[in-house]
Amino acid sequence: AYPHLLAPLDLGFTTLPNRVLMGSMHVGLEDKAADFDKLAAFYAERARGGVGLIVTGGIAPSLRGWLKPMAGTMSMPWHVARHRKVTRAVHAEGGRICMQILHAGRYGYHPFSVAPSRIKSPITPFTPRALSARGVERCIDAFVRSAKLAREAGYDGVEVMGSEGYLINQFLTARTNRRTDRWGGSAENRMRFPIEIVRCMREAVGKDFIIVYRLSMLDLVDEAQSWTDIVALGKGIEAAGATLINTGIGWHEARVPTIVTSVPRGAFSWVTRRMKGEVSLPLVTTNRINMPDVAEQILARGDADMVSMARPFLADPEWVNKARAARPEAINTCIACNQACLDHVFVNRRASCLVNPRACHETELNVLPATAKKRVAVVGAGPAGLAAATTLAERGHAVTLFDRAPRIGGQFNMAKRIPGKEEFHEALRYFDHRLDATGVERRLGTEAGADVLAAGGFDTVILATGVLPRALDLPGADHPKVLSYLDVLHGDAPVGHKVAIIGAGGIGFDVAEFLTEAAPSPSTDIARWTKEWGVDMAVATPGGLMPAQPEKPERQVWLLQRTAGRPGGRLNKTSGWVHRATLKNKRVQMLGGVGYDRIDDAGLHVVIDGQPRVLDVDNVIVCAGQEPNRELHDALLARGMDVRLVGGADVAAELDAKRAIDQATRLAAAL
Ligand code: MDE
Ligand code: FAD
Ligand code: SF4
Repeated sequence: AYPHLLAPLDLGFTTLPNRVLMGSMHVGLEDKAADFDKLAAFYAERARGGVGLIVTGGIAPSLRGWLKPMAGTMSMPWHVARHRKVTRAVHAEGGRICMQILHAGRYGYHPFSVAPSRIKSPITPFTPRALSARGVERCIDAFVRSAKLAREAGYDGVEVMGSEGYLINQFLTARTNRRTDRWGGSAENRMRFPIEIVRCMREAVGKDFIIVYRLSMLDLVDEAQSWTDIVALGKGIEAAGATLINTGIGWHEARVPTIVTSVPRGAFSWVTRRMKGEVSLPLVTTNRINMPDVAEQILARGDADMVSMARPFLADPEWVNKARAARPEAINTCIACNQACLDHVFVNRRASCLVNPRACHETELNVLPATAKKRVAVVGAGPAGLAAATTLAERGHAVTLFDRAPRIGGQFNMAKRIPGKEEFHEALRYFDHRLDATGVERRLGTEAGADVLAAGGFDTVILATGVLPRALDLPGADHPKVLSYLDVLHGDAPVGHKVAIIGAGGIGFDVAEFLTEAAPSPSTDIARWTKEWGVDMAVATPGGLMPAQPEKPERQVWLLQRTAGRPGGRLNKTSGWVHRATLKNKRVQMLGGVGYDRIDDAGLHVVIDGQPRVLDVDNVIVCAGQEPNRELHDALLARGMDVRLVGGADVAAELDAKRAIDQATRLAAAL
């Protein structure tokens, strides 16, 4: 299986066992020395899982290069010892690991940030200081010193972070580099900085040390590098002595999504493909590669020599071993939701994974065989019930899983129908496999009443019964044109051409996307998707942008919320802007501070900015929040049974499968 993916890669002085690179991820354990035991355990588990080459999260080469105050730094001899824990743990598992050197430049979230020129980024509050010519040279020295210290710490190499809009990228483009000295002005001068870094670094570290250079191949911002310049830089980096060239896609400030779940799988490997033949170093491609068949196709097509995956290794450390064993169905697939990884890191919380709460908690959350075997009933086969049932069964408990629905999945069966959320199918495929593998008894299509449960002789009942949609309290709420999101996403109720959605939370946004996007969604088709977001696959302009050409909306939609302010303000940090932009492209009217008056044959009567208005709509769809479904709770307690609530049945927080799975897994690990 997967002959290209599992083929070794000879780098001259060392051979990687396969074509899988674990891409750099800041997980929030790299900044304090006290966290390095946890960090070492995290990487060791991935090395044991068979990854060919691991790259760490970004480590700053100097204080000025910090991404945030007190960020992990490798600049002094006393920084080395903590990193030895990581390299020893990885080597003990037979793995290889490179330390990423990341200088944030103007993305530094602190007042000491520096950049080629004094230009603030649109996504950080601090204006950087412009580096002096001497400062540029000191910066190069800092990169080199950092690489030497990394070698001392036992790393197999380093990755020089040259993409995502960080300092090196800032040198490369006129957008951020207005210098007139030898580090700016012409394309050749702007490239001098990274080329000097790699050249001096190679001289300092010797021949037998991996230098990966992460090359920004598609900036996705204006005033960026042209393709010709990017190729010239690639050649310069090769000549300077790099070992591998990795691909970077988009600056953080780019307004084109690059890694969220609505980005098609493998959406950017064509960019790396363009570089093939221009340089002779092995090329690594990246972004939204999450399953072995996707990776294999990319390599077999010759788009690249290696694939980089990052989040898929949070979801499943055993990914490579499972691919090697030809068991892709056993892979816990990253659904690219960002909810527990990038969204956490952006607010200074430790990363984890929605589908694998153990990620980055390897020394803390362990699923061990149960000492006393119990009979456990789990009611509800949504994400919480599935996580609880499979974890309990894995520990050796006898588990019966009830759901009144004929299939597993709960609300994920609605989520998977939303355009751009196709990956939710994979979460259900994985749980389906786990139920069989762990031996959970399924009782689907079965209402679990209190009598059934009491008669079952269970030691414990876990109620994972989910939520009930909150009803609308408004004159006309029972009008035939009123539907709930359940009627639409679950019951396939016909929906007219003009629609008002009441409630602009995560489900309201999803329903709006469902009603305005054609099926199948552009997320399943790279050419349609790039057109929709204005990505030019010919890279004719610097940055690779062209005017976006959104497809015609399927319906005319108003998305309304009672709270004042911009709808969608509470969506997740790293994906909310994509949902807002998607609906804007679909010409959805998003309105905050709306007062609802009544619904009748004429439509929805509202008050907007103090003015009464009638929205002449065919349907009003209610997405007004949810309440926990605890109908069984009291009846079971009254019978003296041991009852536990998990997931939405405990706290109804709309789009929060992360909490549901985490809570259920922890409960099951402790029972
Ligand atoms: P927002 O609300 O989207 O934007 C704030 C305001 O700025 C405007 N804006 C812009 N105006 C003009 N031109 C632009 N290019 C531009 N970009 C933004 C916005 O319109 C808005 O103005 P308003 O509408 O309010 O008037 O910004 P935010 O503060 O919520 O943050 C946005 C994000 C940084 C979250 C963001 O945009 C991000 O989601 N971008 C994509 C990032 C991504 O997925 N990158 C690829 C992979 S991730 C990776 O490689 C490494 C990640 C490590 C982290 S953290 C490490 C930790 O310590 C990287 C941290 C980056 C720091 C900047
Ligand atoms: P549920 O998924 O609601 O499952 C409860 C199950 O219990 C149901 O299958 C029900 O049939 C069963 N049940 C109830 N009572 C009984 C009984 N008496 N007998 C037998 N069976 C019973 N979350 C995210 O984190 N990210 C997202 O992107 C996301 N997108 C979403 C999109 C949509 C359109 C929707 C509707 C939800 C989305 N969610 C998302 C929310 C997520 O699906 C829920 O947080 C999650 O499903 C809650 O899990 P749960 O197991 O607690 O409950
Ligand atoms: Fe992937 Fe979501 Fe897990 Fe992050 S939290 S690794 S995006 S599944």
